[in-house]
Amino acid sequence: FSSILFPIPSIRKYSIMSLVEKAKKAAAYKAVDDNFPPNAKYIGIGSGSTVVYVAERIGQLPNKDSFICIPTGFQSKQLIIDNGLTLGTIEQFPDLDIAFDGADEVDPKLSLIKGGGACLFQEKLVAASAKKFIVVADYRKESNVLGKQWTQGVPIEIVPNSYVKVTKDLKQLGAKTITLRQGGKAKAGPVITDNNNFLIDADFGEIEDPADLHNKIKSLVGVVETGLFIGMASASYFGEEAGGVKLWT
Ligand code: ABF
Repeated sequence: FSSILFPIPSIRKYSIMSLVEKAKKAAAYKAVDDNFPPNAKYIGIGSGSTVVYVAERIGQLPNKDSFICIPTGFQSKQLIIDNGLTLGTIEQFPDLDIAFDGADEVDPKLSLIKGGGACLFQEKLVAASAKKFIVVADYRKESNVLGKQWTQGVPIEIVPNSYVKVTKDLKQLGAKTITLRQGGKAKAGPVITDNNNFLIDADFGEIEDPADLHNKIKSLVGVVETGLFIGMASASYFGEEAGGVKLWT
């Protein structure tokens, strides 16, 4: 679609980005408009670039001062503050009315791969604390099987000194490649999560049974949490390339 509209590669690249941003915004706005509970008090706000538009939309609500927003990490905290929303912690408010977050990939049963941004543990804690968990994404995240569109592997948070053991166990589980998530700059060393843990990305190819894989990984000694979110999302909103929003429930 974008190559027809924008035949020149450099313009196409820019235009695809603006198409993706438009798609993210459309999904996020519709997700908030469709789902925000009228008497909401406690709201989970996720991480990533799509949820930016969720916070923006919530910040436009007339009664925005009447609720408290719970972050899933540093970037999410800044989103809440930047949109003039009241910040709270998951320790103070462990029962949320609704949570919104992005995803790296969504399958038709609403199983998710999350954690591309290294915040998967708190994202899963917030999602598990919400009565309703809504995913917002652009069209690139729709997939008929996890591991098909998102080829960077399943993010897994591990206790640092279990790295060698968990790597060996993941290989026995069938992981094709296992990468310790490194910091942004070259030789910056491993990424340290908000919980002072390491992150591994383990590529299992296409994941026909994400629940089974999650359970097998989660049972390994040293694994804190996986980026496989199973049976947690009640809906996923996708902004489409040609405009409009697709809803999976
Ligand atoms: C968070 O943000 C992560 O779980 C996921 O990796 C990422 C998605 O980011 P974006 O919305 O920018 O695609 O939800």
